Amino acid sequence: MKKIFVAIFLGSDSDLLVMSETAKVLEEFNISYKITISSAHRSPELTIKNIENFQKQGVKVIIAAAGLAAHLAGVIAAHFPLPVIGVPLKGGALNGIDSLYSTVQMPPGIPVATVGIDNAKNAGLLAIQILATGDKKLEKKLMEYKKSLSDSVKKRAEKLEEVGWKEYLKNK
Ligand code: RP5
Repeated sequence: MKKIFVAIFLGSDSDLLVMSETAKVLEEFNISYKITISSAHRSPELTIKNIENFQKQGVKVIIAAAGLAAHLAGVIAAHFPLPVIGVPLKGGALNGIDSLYSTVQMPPGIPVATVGIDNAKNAGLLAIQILATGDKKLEKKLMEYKKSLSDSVKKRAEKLEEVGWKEYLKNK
């Protein structure tokens, strides 16, 4: 059986589009993952069952995304001994401030590593960085990734210098 390193929990299928950015970055780095829908409020028993199953399967990091009163990551962190990354989502009248506070304001003893509102990509990258603490090859890939970010900033700065801001904006 193929080992799964990361599990992604969505509070609802309405979270899937935003969270596809997590899946994309995990695939870019060749990390095996599973994605499931399980709500802390609507299906609490299923959530606990999923956590137990994923732990048995050797999952090392769980990423949990939810909007509104987003307790999913916190509930998972209460049951899972390894790192949990929370992604607060934007939907709803408070534009994600509700889910940000619900996810990040954990009581001492039960941390949730919370990324920015809707920042699904960073959740994936943080999971990869956690896995890379014990994997030199993955660490090297992350260094290459960071270099590609820096190269792209350099390229844009050179282009801005070359064409000037007015021309630069025309092609934006
Ligand atoms: C949260 O409520 C989910 O994570 C989702 O972001 C939000 C709305 O869910 P749906 O009503 O679209 O299923 O629990």
